Amino acid sequence: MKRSLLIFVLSATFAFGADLITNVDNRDTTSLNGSWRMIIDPYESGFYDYRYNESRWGYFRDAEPRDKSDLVEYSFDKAELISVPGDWNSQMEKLFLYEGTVWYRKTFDYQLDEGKRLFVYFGAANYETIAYLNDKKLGRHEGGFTPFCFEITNHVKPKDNSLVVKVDNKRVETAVPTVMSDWWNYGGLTRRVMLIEESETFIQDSFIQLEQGSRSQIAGWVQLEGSEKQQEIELSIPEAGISKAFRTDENGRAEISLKADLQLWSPQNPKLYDVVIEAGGSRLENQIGFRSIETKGDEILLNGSPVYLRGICIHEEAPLREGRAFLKEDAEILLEWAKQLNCNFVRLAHYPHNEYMTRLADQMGIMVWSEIPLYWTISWENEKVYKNALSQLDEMINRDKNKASVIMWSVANETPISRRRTEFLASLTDEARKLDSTRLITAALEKHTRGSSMHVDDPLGKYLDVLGCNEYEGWYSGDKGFSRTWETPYNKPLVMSEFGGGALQGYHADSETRWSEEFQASLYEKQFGMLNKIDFLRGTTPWILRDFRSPRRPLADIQDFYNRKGLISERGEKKKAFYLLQEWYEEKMQ
Ligand code: GCB
Repeated sequence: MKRSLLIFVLSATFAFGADLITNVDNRDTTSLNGSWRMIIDPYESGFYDYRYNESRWGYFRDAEPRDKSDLVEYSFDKAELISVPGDWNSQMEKLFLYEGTVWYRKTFDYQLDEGKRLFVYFGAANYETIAYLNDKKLGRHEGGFTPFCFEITNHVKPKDNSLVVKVDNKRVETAVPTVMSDWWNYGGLTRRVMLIEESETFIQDSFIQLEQGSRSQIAGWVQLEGSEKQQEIELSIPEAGISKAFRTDENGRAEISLKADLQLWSPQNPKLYDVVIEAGGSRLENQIGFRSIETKGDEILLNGSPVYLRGICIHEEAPLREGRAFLKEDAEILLEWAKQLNCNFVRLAHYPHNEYMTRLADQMGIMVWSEIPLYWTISWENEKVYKNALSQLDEMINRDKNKASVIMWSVANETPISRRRTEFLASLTDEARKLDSTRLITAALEKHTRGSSMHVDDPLGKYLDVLGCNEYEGWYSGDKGFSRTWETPYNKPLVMSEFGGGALQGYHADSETRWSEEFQASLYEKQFGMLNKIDFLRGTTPWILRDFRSPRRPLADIQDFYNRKGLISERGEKKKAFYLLQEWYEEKMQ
Protein backbone atom coordinates (compact mmCIF):
# COMPACT_ATOMS: atom_id res chain seq x y z
CA MET A 1 0.00 0.00 0.00
CA LYS A 2 1.24 3.45 -0.77
CA ARG A 3 1.97 5.63 2.18
CA SER A 4 -0.30 8.37 0.99
CA LEU A 5 -3.31 6.06 1.36
CA LEU A 6 -2.73 5.69 5.02
CA ILE A 7 -2.47 9.29 5.90
CA PHE A 8 -5.43 10.48 7.84
CA VAL A 9 -6.49 14.10 7.98
CA LEU A 10 -3.17 15.62 8.90
CA SER A 11 -4.01 19.15 9.69
CA ALA A 12 -6.43 18.45 12.50
CA THR A 13 -5.10 19.49 15.85
CA PHE A 14 -5.76 17.41 18.90
CA ALA A 15 -6.50 20.23 21.23
CA PHE A 16 -9.14 22.81 20.76
CA GLY A 17 -7.50 25.89 22.07
CA ALA A 18 -5.40 28.73 20.80
CA ASP A 19 -2.42 28.03 18.55
CA LEU A 20 0.63 27.43 20.67
CA ILE A 21 2.40 30.53 21.93
CA THR A 22 6.12 29.81 21.99
CA ASN A 23 9.12 31.43 23.67
CA VAL A 24 7.09 31.99 26.82
CA ASP A 25 10.19 32.73 28.93
CA ASN A 26 10.58 36.06 27.16
CA ARG A 27 6.96 37.18 27.39
CA ASP A 28 4.88 39.19 29.81
CA THR A 29 3.56 36.48 32.11
CA THR A 30 1.91 36.06 35.49
CA SER A 31 2.54 32.82 37.29
CA LEU A 32 -0.38 30.74 38.54
CA ASN A 33 1.98 28.34 40.28
CA GLY A 34 1.54 27.68 43.96
CA SER A 35 -1.26 26.19 46.02
CA TRP A 36 -4.36 25.06 44.20
CA ARG A 37 -7.46 23.37 45.64
CA MET A 38 -8.06 19.81 44.48
CA ILE A 39 -10.82 17.24 44.48
CA ILE A 40 -10.11 13.57 43.76
CA ASP A 41 -12.81 12.19 41.50
CA PRO A 42 -12.28 8.50 40.68
CA TYR A 43 -15.81 8.10 39.25
CA GLU A 44 -15.72 11.41 37.37
CA SER A 45 -18.96 12.46 39.01
CA GLY A 46 -17.84 16.04 38.69
CA PHE A 47 -18.05 15.58 34.93
CA TYR A 48 -20.74 12.98 34.15
CA ASP A 49 -24.28 12.72 35.47
CA TYR A 50 -25.75 9.46 36.72
CA ARG A 51 -26.63 8.46 33.15
CA TYR A 52 -23.00 8.95 32.19
CA ASN A 53 -23.71 12.02 30.09
CA GLU A 54 -21.62 15.15 30.39
CA SER A 55 -23.22 16.98 33.28
CA ARG A 56 -24.29 20.63 33.25
CA TRP A 57 -23.75 20.79 36.98
CA GLY A 58 -20.19 19.55 37.15
CA TYR A 59 -17.43 20.72 39.44
CA PHE A 60 -16.33 23.23 36.79
CA ARG A 61 -19.15 25.46 38.04
CA ASP A 62 -17.20 25.89 41.27
CA ALA A 63 -20.55 26.35 42.98
CA GLU A 64 -21.44 27.10 46.57
CA PRO A 65 -24.81 26.46 48.23
CA ARG A 66 -27.02 29.51 47.59
CA ASP A 67 -28.79 29.16 50.90
CA LYS A 68 -28.79 26.84 53.85
CA SER A 69 -31.04 24.27 52.21
CA ASP A 70 -29.22 24.14 48.87
CA LEU A 71 -27.46 20.89 47.94
CA VAL A 72 -23.94 21.10 46.51
CA GLU A 73 -21.91 17.93 47.02
CA TYR A 74 -18.45 19.37 46.62
CA SER A 75 -16.60 22.46 47.72
CA PHE A 76 -13.33 23.72 46.32
CA ASP A 77 -13.08 26.21 49.16
CA LYS A 78 -12.95 23.37 51.66
CA ALA A 79 -10.95 21.00 49.48
CA GLU A 80 -7.34 19.95 50.05
CA LEU A 81 -4.40 21.94 48.77
CA ILE A 82 -1.91 20.70 46.20
CA SER A 83 1.20 22.32 44.74
CA VAL A 84 1.34 23.29 41.10
CA PRO A 85 3.50 22.42 39.28
CA GLY A 86 3.93 18.93 40.60
CA ASP A 87 2.53 15.47 40.06
CA TRP A 88 -0.09 14.32 42.57
CA ASN A 89 1.47 10.88 43.15
CA SER A 90 4.50 12.15 45.00
CA GLN A 91 2.59 14.83 46.93
CA MET A 92 0.06 12.61 48.70
CA GLU A 93 0.60 9.10 49.89
CA LYS A 94 -2.99 8.15 49.08
CA LEU A 95 -2.38 9.15 45.45
CA PHE A 96 0.88 7.27 44.99
CA LEU A 97 -0.75 4.68 42.72
CA TYR A 98 -3.79 6.71 41.72
CA GLU A 99 -4.78 6.82 38.06
CA GLY A 100 -7.91 8.78 37.30
CA THR A 101 -9.38 12.25 37.50
CA VAL A 102 -8.37 15.07 39.82
CA TRP A 103 -10.01 18.49 39.67
CA TYR A 104 -7.85 21.56 40.30
CA ARG A 105 -9.01 25.07 41.07
CA LYS A 106 -7.14 28.34 41.25
CA THR A 107 -8.73 31.71 41.91
CA PHE A 108 -7.11 34.94 40.77
CA ASP A 109 -7.75 38.61 40.04
CA TYR A 110 -6.66 40.18 36.79
CA GLN A 111 -7.04 43.67 35.43
CA LEU A 112 -6.87 43.33 31.64
CA ASP A 113 -6.58 46.65 29.88
CA GLU A 114 -8.69 47.48 26.84
CA GLY A 115 -7.09 46.17 23.64
CA LYS A 116 -5.02 43.53 25.40
CA ARG A 117 -5.39 39.76 25.16
CA LEU A 118 -4.91 37.12 27.80
CA PHE A 119 -4.04 33.42 27.50
CA VAL A 120 -3.69 30.67 30.06
CA TYR A 121 -0.68 28.49 29.32
CA PHE A 122 0.04 24.99 30.64
CA GLY A 123 3.62 23.70 30.38
CA ALA A 124 2.16 20.18 30.47
CA ALA A 125 -0.55 18.18 32.22
CA ASN A 126 -0.71 14.41 32.27
CA TYR A 127 -2.72 13.12 30.47
CA GLU A 128 -6.07 14.53 29.37
CA THR A 129 -6.97 18.06 30.39
CA ILE A 130 -10.22 19.97 30.20
CA ALA A 131 -10.03 23.57 31.35
CA TYR A 132 -12.79 26.00 32.38
CA LEU A 133 -12.72 29.63 33.37
CA ASN A 134 -15.68 31.01 35.30
CA ASP A 135 -17.82 28.07 34.22
CA LYS A 136 -16.92 28.47 30.53
CA LYS A 137 -15.27 25.48 28.88
CA LEU A 138 -12.01 26.65 27.33
CA GLY A 139 -10.98 23.43 25.68
CA ARG A 140 -9.44 20.03 25.95
CA HIS A 141 -5.92 18.75 25.44
CA GLU A 142 -4.51 15.27 25.14
CA GLY A 143 -0.90 14.29 25.74
CA GLY A 144 1.07 14.49 28.96
CA PHE A 145 4.31 16.21 28.01
CA THR A 146 3.72 19.12 25.69
CA PRO A 147 2.46 22.67 26.23
CA PHE A 148 -0.91 24.14 25.26
CA CYS A 149 -2.84 27.33 25.83
CA PHE A 150 -6.33 28.80 25.72
CA GLU A 151 -7.40 32.37 25.12
CA ILE A 152 -9.38 33.86 28.04
CA THR A 153 -9.60 37.51 26.92
CA ASN A 154 -13.39 37.44 26.83
CA HIS A 155 -13.90 35.44 29.99
CA VAL A 156 -11.53 36.97 32.50
CA LYS A 157 -12.89 39.35 35.19
CA PRO A 158 -11.03 41.88 37.32
CA LYS A 159 -11.84 39.90 40.49
CA ASP A 160 -12.41 36.33 41.67
CA ASN A 161 -11.75 34.32 38.53
CA SER A 162 -12.14 30.60 38.98
CA LEU A 163 -9.88 28.48 36.78
CA VAL A 164 -10.98 24.85 37.09
CA VAL A 165 -8.97 22.12 35.41
CA LYS A 166 -9.86 18.46 35.13
CA VAL A 167 -6.82 16.26 34.68
CA ASP A 168 -7.22 12.55 34.00
CA ASN A 169 -4.27 10.14 33.80
CA LYS A 170 -6.17 6.89 33.28
CA ARG A 171 -4.16 4.67 30.96
CA VAL A 172 -6.07 3.64 27.83
CA GLU A 173 -5.11 1.51 24.90
CA THR A 174 -5.76 4.20 22.34
CA ALA A 175 -3.60 6.82 24.04
CA VAL A 176 -0.01 7.87 23.35
CA PRO A 177 1.67 6.33 25.29
CA THR A 178 -0.60 3.36 25.67
CA VAL A 179 -1.27 1.15 28.71
CA MET A 180 2.19 -0.41 29.03
CA SER A 181 5.29 1.57 29.77
CA ASP A 182 8.29 1.28 32.05
CA TRP A 183 7.86 4.55 33.91
CA TRP A 184 5.56 6.02 36.54
CA ASN A 185 2.32 7.45 35.23
CA TYR A 186 2.65 10.68 37.21
CA GLY A 187 -0.62 12.59 36.95
CA GLY A 188 -1.56 16.22 37.30
CA LEU A 189 -0.46 19.71 36.41
CA THR A 190 3.13 18.61 36.20
CA ARG A 191 4.57 21.82 34.73
CA ARG A 192 4.09 25.53 35.28
CA VAL A 193 0.82 27.31 34.63
CA MET A 194 0.82 30.97 33.69
CA LEU A 195 -1.12 33.81 32.16
CA ILE A 196 0.36 35.43 29.08
CA GLU A 197 -0.68 38.98 28.25
CA GLU A 198 -0.36 40.18 24.67
CA SER A 199 -1.41 43.08 22.49
CA GLU A 200 -4.30 42.68 20.11
CA THR A 201 -1.87 41.70 17.34
CA PHE A 202 1.26 39.99 18.59
CA ILE A 203 4.21 37.82 17.63
CA GLN A 204 2.85 34.36 18.28
CA ASP A 205 5.69 32.25 16.99
CA SER A 206 8.88 32.32 14.94
CA PHE A 207 11.39 29.92 13.47
CA ILE A 208 14.88 31.39 13.20
CA GLN A 209 17.62 28.88 12.44
CA LEU A 210 20.34 28.27 9.88
CA GLU A 211 19.04 26.81 6.67
CA GLN A 212 19.66 23.07 6.41
CA GLY A 213 23.19 22.49 5.14
CA SER A 214 24.24 26.14 5.48
CA ARG A 215 26.42 27.83 8.08
CA SER A 216 25.80 31.38 6.97
CA GLN A 217 22.21 31.61 5.75
CA ILE A 218 19.43 32.18 8.27
CA ALA A 219 16.01 30.98 7.14
CA GLY A 220 12.65 30.73 8.81
CA TRP A 221 9.50 32.70 9.46
CA VAL A 222 7.64 34.96 11.85
CA GLN A 223 3.96 34.46 12.63
CA LEU A 224 1.70 37.25 13.85
CA GLU A 225 -1.68 36.64 15.41
CA GLY A 226 -4.42 39.28 15.58
CA SER A 227 -6.37 41.58 13.30
CA GLU A 228 -3.39 43.56 11.91
CA LYS A 229 -1.89 40.65 10.07
CA GLN A 230 -0.12 42.60 7.34
CA GLN A 231 2.67 44.59 8.86
CA GLU A 232 6.25 45.65 8.50
CA ILE A 233 8.35 43.70 10.97
CA GLU A 234 11.99 44.04 11.89
CA LEU A 235 14.36 41.22 12.78
CA SER A 236 17.65 42.11 14.42
CA ILE A 237 20.65 40.37 15.94
CA PRO A 238 22.44 43.42 17.40
CA GLU A 239 25.63 41.58 18.32
CA ALA A 240 26.06 40.38 14.74
CA GLY A 241 25.17 43.79 13.31
CA ILE A 242 22.05 42.42 11.64
CA SER A 243 18.80 44.27 11.20
CA LYS A 244 16.40 43.62 8.38
CA ALA A 245 12.78 44.47 7.63
CA PHE A 246 10.22 41.99 6.33
CA ARG A 247 6.52 42.15 5.56
CA THR A 248 3.93 39.74 6.86
CA ASP A 249 1.24 38.55 4.46
CA GLU A 250 -2.52 38.37 4.90
CA ASN A 251 -2.05 35.31 7.10
CA GLY A 252 0.36 37.14 9.38
CA ARG A 253 3.36 35.22 8.08
CA ALA A 254 6.70 36.60 6.93
CA GLU A 255 9.32 34.33 5.41
CA ILE A 256 12.77 35.17 6.72
CA SER A 257 15.98 34.81 4.80
CA LEU A 258 19.23 36.60 5.48
CA LYS A 259 22.97 36.16 5.29
CA ALA A 260 24.82 36.22 8.59
CA ASP A 261 28.37 35.86 9.74
CA LEU A 262 27.91 34.14 13.09
CA GLN A 263 29.91 32.31 15.70
CA LEU A 264 28.49 28.82 15.51
CA TRP A 265 26.97 27.08 18.52
CA SER A 266 28.75 23.93 19.67
CA PRO A 267 29.40 22.08 22.95
CA GLN A 268 32.80 23.81 23.10
CA ASN A 269 31.27 27.22 22.41
CA PRO A 270 27.55 27.33 23.25
CA LYS A 271 27.16 30.79 21.80
CA LEU A 272 23.65 32.26 21.97
CA TYR A 273 22.64 35.52 20.30
CA ASP A 274 19.85 37.84 21.36
CA VAL A 275 17.45 37.81 18.45
CA VAL A 276 14.85 40.58 18.49
CA ILE A 277 11.61 40.72 16.52
CA GLU A 278 9.61 43.93 16.43
CA ALA A 279 6.14 44.21 14.95
CA GLY A 280 3.95 47.24 15.48
CA GLY A 281 4.06 47.87 19.20
CA SER A 282 5.30 44.41 20.19
CA ARG A 283 8.84 43.33 20.68
CA LEU A 284 9.97 39.81 21.44
CA GLU A 285 13.47 38.63 22.20
CA ASN A 286 14.87 35.16 22.15
CA GLN A 287 18.30 33.69 22.87
CA ILE A 288 19.21 31.59 19.88
CA GLY A 289 22.21 29.52 18.89
CA PHE A 290 23.11 28.79 15.28
CA ARG A 291 24.72 25.57 14.12
CA SER A 292 24.37 23.05 11.35
CA ILE A 293 23.66 19.38 11.86
CA GLU A 294 23.60 16.86 9.04
CA THR A 295 24.65 13.37 8.10
CA LYS A 296 26.96 12.23 5.35
CA GLY A 297 27.05 8.48 4.83
CA ASP A 298 27.43 7.08 8.30
CA GLU A 299 28.88 10.29 9.79
CA ILE A 300 27.08 12.91 11.88
CA LEU A 301 28.43 16.36 11.08
CA LEU A 302 28.13 19.25 13.52
CA ASN A 303 29.07 22.51 11.82
CA GLY A 304 30.59 20.42 9.05
CA SER A 305 32.83 18.27 11.27
CA PRO A 306 32.30 14.66 12.34
CA VAL A 307 31.11 14.33 15.91
CA TYR A 308 30.69 11.38 18.29
CA LEU A 309 27.66 11.76 20.55
CA ARG A 310 28.78 10.95 24.08
CA GLY A 311 25.35 10.69 25.61
CA ILE A 312 23.19 9.42 28.42
CA CYS A 313 19.44 8.75 28.67
CA ILE A 314 17.48 10.76 31.23
CA HIS A 315 13.91 10.38 32.52
CA GLU A 316 12.19 13.52 33.75
CA GLU A 317 12.34 12.74 37.46
CA ALA A 318 13.49 15.13 40.13
CA PRO A 319 17.15 14.29 40.83
CA LEU A 320 17.03 14.56 44.61
CA ARG A 321 13.40 14.02 45.58
CA GLU A 322 10.42 11.94 44.55
CA GLY A 323 8.30 12.71 41.53
CA ARG A 324 8.48 14.55 38.24
CA ALA A 325 11.13 17.19 37.80
CA PHE A 326 9.68 20.68 37.38
CA LEU A 327 12.28 23.13 38.68
CA LYS A 328 15.03 24.89 36.81
CA GLU A 329 17.32 23.56 39.56
CA ASP A 330 16.27 19.97 38.73
CA ALA A 331 17.39 20.51 35.14
CA GLU A 332 20.64 22.04 36.38
CA ILE A 333 21.51 19.01 38.50
CA LEU A 334 20.58 16.47 35.84
CA LEU A 335 22.56 18.20 33.11
CA GLU A 336 25.47 18.86 35.47
CA TRP A 337 25.64 15.09 36.14
CA ALA A 338 25.68 14.53 32.39
CA LYS A 339 28.56 17.01 32.11
CA GLN A 340 30.46 15.18 34.85
CA LEU A 341 30.12 12.04 32.74
CA ASN A 342 31.88 13.95 29.92
CA CYS A 343 28.67 13.91 27.88
CA ASN A 344 28.07 16.25 24.99
CA PHE A 345 24.64 14.72 24.33
CA VAL A 346 21.53 13.60 26.21
CA ARG A 347 18.56 11.52 25.16
CA LEU A 348 15.48 12.94 26.88
CA ALA A 349 13.47 9.74 27.24
CA HIS A 350 10.66 8.88 26.46
CA TYR A 351 8.67 12.08 25.95
CA PRO A 352 9.45 15.79 25.62
CA HIS A 353 10.91 17.10 28.88
CA ASN A 354 10.38 20.44 30.57
CA GLU A 355 11.46 23.49 28.58
CA TYR A 356 14.02 24.26 31.30
CA MET A 357 16.00 21.27 30.07
CA THR A 358 16.32 22.40 26.48
CA ARG A 359 16.94 26.05 27.41
CA LEU A 360 19.68 24.97 29.77
CA ALA A 361 21.12 22.51 27.26
CA ASP A 362 21.39 25.48 24.87
CA GLN A 363 23.34 27.42 27.49
CA MET A 364 25.51 24.52 28.66
CA GLY A 365 26.40 23.21 25.22
CA ILE A 366 24.72 19.82 25.45
CA MET A 367 23.15 18.34 22.33
CA VAL A 368 19.68 16.82 22.73
CA TRP A 369 17.62 13.93 21.34
CA SER A 370 13.95 14.73 21.99
CA GLU A 371 11.15 12.21 21.46
CA ILE A 372 7.42 11.63 21.55
CA PRO A 373 6.02 8.77 23.65
CA LEU A 374 5.25 6.37 20.78
CA TYR A 375 6.46 3.55 22.91
CA TRP A 376 6.14 -0.24 22.58
CA THR A 377 2.64 -1.28 21.48
CA ILE A 378 0.54 1.45 19.93
CA SER A 379 -2.87 1.14 18.22
CA TRP A 380 -1.44 1.74 14.75
CA GLU A 381 -4.77 1.17 13.00
CA ASN A 382 -6.55 3.90 14.86
CA GLU A 383 -6.90 7.26 13.10
CA LYS A 384 -7.31 9.14 16.38
CA VAL A 385 -4.06 7.69 17.64
CA TYR A 386 -2.28 8.94 14.54
CA LYS A 387 -3.71 12.43 15.01
CA ASN A 388 -2.77 12.40 18.64
CA ALA A 389 0.81 11.34 17.85
CA LEU A 390 1.03 13.99 15.17
CA SER A 391 -0.26 16.64 17.51
CA GLN A 392 2.33 15.69 20.17
CA LEU A 393 5.05 15.75 17.51
CA ASP A 394 3.86 19.16 16.38
CA GLU A 395 3.85 20.58 19.92
CA MET A 396 7.28 19.16 20.70
CA ILE A 397 8.82 20.61 17.56
CA ASN A 398 7.01 23.91 17.90
CA ARG A 399 8.18 24.55 21.43
CA ASP A 400 11.84 23.77 20.81
CA LYS A 401 12.49 24.50 17.16
CA ASN A 402 14.73 27.48 17.99
CA LYS A 403 16.91 25.54 20.43
CA ALA A 404 20.33 24.86 18.93
CA SER A 405 20.87 22.07 21.46
CA VAL A 406 18.12 19.93 19.94
CA ILE A 407 19.74 18.11 17.04
CA MET A 408 17.32 15.26 16.52
CA TRP A 409 13.65 14.40 16.88
CA SER A 410 12.76 10.82 17.58
CA VAL A 411 9.42 9.43 16.46
CA ALA A 412 9.32 6.08 18.30
CA ASN A 413 10.89 3.69 20.79
CA GLU A 414 11.04 -0.10 20.31
CA THR A 415 7.83 -0.42 18.36
CA PRO A 416 7.09 -3.88 16.95
CA ILE A 417 7.52 -4.16 13.20
CA SER A 418 4.39 -4.40 11.07
CA ARG A 419 3.45 -2.87 7.74
CA ARG A 420 0.94 -0.56 9.37
CA ARG A 421 3.36 0.62 12.06
CA THR A 422 6.04 1.42 9.51
CA GLU A 423 3.58 3.41 7.38
CA PHE A 424 2.35 5.28 10.44
CA LEU A 425 5.87 6.18 11.53
CA ALA A 426 7.17 6.89 8.03
CA SER A 427 4.34 9.36 7.66
CA LEU A 428 5.32 11.01 10.95
CA THR A 429 8.89 11.38 9.72
CA ASP A 430 7.53 13.22 6.65
CA GLU A 431 5.53 15.50 8.92
CA ALA A 432 8.52 16.15 11.19
CA ARG A 433 10.57 17.20 8.15
CA LYS A 434 7.79 19.49 6.96
CA LEU A 435 7.67 21.16 10.36
CA ASP A 436 11.45 21.36 10.68
CA SER A 437 13.86 20.66 7.86
CA THR A 438 16.89 21.68 9.92
CA ARG A 439 17.19 18.69 12.24
CA LEU A 440 17.78 14.96 12.01
CA ILE A 441 15.06 12.37 12.45
CA THR A 442 15.64 9.19 14.39
CA ALA A 443 13.87 6.37 16.29
CA ALA A 444 14.95 3.51 18.53
CA LEU A 445 14.55 0.61 16.09
CA GLU A 446 14.14 -3.12 16.29
CA LYS A 447 17.09 -5.38 15.46
CA HIS A 448 17.60 -9.04 14.56
CA THR A 449 20.18 -11.68 15.32
CA ARG A 450 21.37 -13.75 12.39
CA GLY A 451 24.03 -16.26 13.26
CA SER A 452 26.95 -14.44 14.79
CA SER A 453 25.81 -10.98 13.79
CA MET A 454 23.23 -8.45 14.88
CA HIS A 455 21.37 -6.60 12.13
CA VAL A 456 19.87 -3.14 12.45
CA ASP A 457 17.54 -3.73 9.51
CA ASP A 458 14.16 -2.46 10.73
CA PRO A 459 12.31 -1.20 7.60
CA LEU A 460 11.70 2.13 9.35
CA GLY A 461 15.46 2.75 9.05
CA LYS A 462 14.88 3.75 5.43
CA TYR A 463 13.01 6.87 6.53
CA LEU A 464 15.43 8.05 9.21
CA ASP A 465 18.61 10.12 9.16
CA VAL A 466 20.08 8.43 12.21
CA LEU A 467 19.45 4.83 13.31
CA GLY A 468 18.73 4.39 16.98
CA CYS A 469 18.87 0.98 18.61
CA ASN A 470 18.40 -0.38 22.14
CA GLU A 471 20.26 -3.50 23.20
CA TYR A 472 20.57 -5.18 26.58
CA GLU A 473 23.36 -7.69 25.96
CA GLY A 474 24.47 -9.19 29.24
CA TRP A 475 21.30 -8.16 31.06
CA TYR A 476 18.14 -9.56 29.43
CA SER A 477 20.26 -12.06 27.50
CA GLY A 478 23.55 -13.74 28.33
CA ASP A 479 27.05 -12.64 27.44
CA LYS A 480 27.00 -14.36 24.05
CA GLY A 481 25.89 -11.19 22.34
CA PHE A 482 29.10 -9.38 23.20
CA SER A 483 30.99 -11.36 20.59
CA ARG A 484 28.52 -10.55 17.79
CA THR A 485 29.38 -8.18 15.00
CA TRP A 486 26.92 -5.44 14.08
CA GLU A 487 25.64 -4.80 10.59
CA THR A 488 23.12 -2.66 8.79
CA PRO A 489 21.86 -2.44 5.22
CA TYR A 490 21.63 1.34 5.60
CA ASN A 491 24.55 3.63 5.01
CA LYS A 492 23.59 5.73 8.04
CA PRO A 493 25.03 6.55 11.46
CA LEU A 494 23.96 4.50 14.46
CA VAL A 495 23.34 5.80 17.97
CA MET A 496 23.12 2.97 20.49
CA SER A 497 20.19 4.57 22.24
CA GLU A 498 20.06 2.17 25.22
CA PHE A 499 22.18 -0.43 26.93
CA GLY A 500 22.92 -1.20 30.56
CA GLY A 501 21.75 -3.20 33.54
CA GLY A 502 20.53 -2.76 37.09
CA ALA A 503 22.47 -2.33 40.32
CA LEU A 504 21.44 -1.36 43.81
CA GLN A 505 23.75 1.44 44.86
CA GLY A 506 25.85 0.33 47.83
CA TYR A 507 25.37 -3.40 47.17
CA HIS A 508 28.80 -4.92 46.57
CA ALA A 509 29.57 -8.48 45.48
CA ASP A 510 31.53 -10.23 42.74
CA SER A 511 30.90 -9.27 39.13
CA GLU A 512 28.67 -12.29 38.52
CA THR A 513 26.18 -11.37 41.22
CA ARG A 514 23.17 -9.66 39.74
CA TRP A 515 22.14 -6.30 41.20
CA SER A 516 25.63 -5.62 42.55
CA GLU A 517 27.48 -2.52 41.45
CA GLU A 518 30.24 -4.86 40.27
CA PHE A 519 27.84 -6.75 37.96
CA GLN A 520 26.70 -3.49 36.38
CA ALA A 521 30.27 -2.21 36.06
CA SER A 522 31.50 -5.39 34.41
CA LEU A 523 28.55 -5.26 32.01
CA TYR A 524 29.57 -1.75 30.99
CA GLU A 525 33.15 -2.95 30.39
CA LYS A 526 31.90 -5.73 28.12
CA GLN A 527 29.63 -3.29 26.32
CA PHE A 528 32.53 -0.94 25.61
CA GLY A 529 34.48 -3.86 24.11
CA MET A 530 31.63 -4.63 21.74
CA LEU A 531 30.66 -1.05 20.93
CA ASN A 532 34.23 -0.07 20.08
CA LYS A 533 34.08 -2.53 17.18
CA ILE A 534 30.94 -1.14 15.49
CA ASP A 535 32.32 0.93 12.65
CA PHE A 536 29.10 2.87 11.95
CA LEU A 537 28.51 3.76 15.62
CA ARG A 538 28.36 7.54 16.07
CA GLY A 539 26.91 7.86 19.52
CA THR A 540 25.83 6.12 22.71
CA THR A 541 23.16 6.92 25.29
CA PRO A 542 23.30 4.19 27.95
CA TRP A 543 20.22 3.52 30.06
CA ILE A 544 20.13 5.57 32.31
CA LEU A 545 21.46 8.51 34.35
CA ARG A 546 19.47 7.95 37.54
CA ASP A 547 17.28 5.19 39.00
CA PHE A 548 13.65 5.99 38.26
CA ARG A 549 10.22 4.92 39.45
CA SER A 550 8.54 2.10 37.58
CA PRO A 551 5.47 0.04 38.54
CA ARG A 552 7.01 -2.84 36.55
CA ARG A 553 9.85 -3.24 39.05
CA PRO A 554 8.49 -4.64 42.34
CA LEU A 555 11.42 -6.82 43.53
CA ALA A 556 11.54 -6.18 47.28
CA ASP A 557 14.75 -4.88 48.86
CA ILE A 558 16.33 -4.36 45.44
CA GLN A 559 13.95 -2.54 43.16
CA ASP A 560 11.08 -1.48 45.44
CA PHE A 561 9.40 0.03 42.38
CA TYR A 562 12.55 1.59 40.95
CA ASN A 563 14.19 0.65 37.69
CA ARG A 564 17.75 0.25 38.97
CA LYS A 565 19.62 0.74 35.72
CA GLY A 566 20.69 4.20 36.81
CA LEU A 567 24.34 5.18 37.11
CA ILE A 568 23.20 7.25 40.07
CA SER A 569 20.74 6.21 42.78
CA GLU A 570 17.50 8.06 43.55
CA ARG A 571 19.37 9.68 46.45
CA GLY A 572 22.05 11.05 44.14
CA GLU A 573 24.80 8.51 44.95
CA LYS A 574 26.98 7.43 42.08
CA LYS A 575 27.56 3.78 41.27
CA LYS A 576 30.81 2.25 40.00
CA ALA A 577 29.61 2.19 36.39
CA PHE A 578 29.26 5.98 36.47
CA TYR A 579 33.04 6.32 36.69
CA LEU A 580 33.63 3.74 33.97
CA LEU A 581 31.44 5.59 31.52
CA GLN A 582 33.09 8.85 32.52
CA GLU A 583 36.47 7.34 31.67
CA TRP A 584 35.30 5.80 28.39
CA TYR A 585 33.91 9.15 27.29
CA GLU A 586 37.11 10.89 28.31
CA GLU A 587 39.00 8.58 25.97
CA LYS A 588 36.52 9.41 23.20
CA MET A 589 37.23 13.11 23.69
CA GLN A 590 40.92 12.67 22.75
C1 GCB B 1 13.88 -0.46 27.20
C2 GCB B 1 12.96 0.70 27.22
C3 GCB B 1 13.09 1.49 28.51
C4 GCB B 1 13.14 0.53 29.68
C5 GCB B 1 14.38 -0.31 29.54
C6 GCB B 1 14.53 -1.36 30.65
O1 GCB B 1 14.20 -0.97 26.17
O2 GCB B 1 13.12 1.54 26.12
O3 GCB B 1 12.02 2.37 28.62
O4 GCB B 1 13.09 1.19 30.90
O5 GCB B 1 14.34 -1.00 28.32
O6 GCB B 1 15.02 -1.01 31.71
O7 GCB B 1 14.16 -2.51 30.42
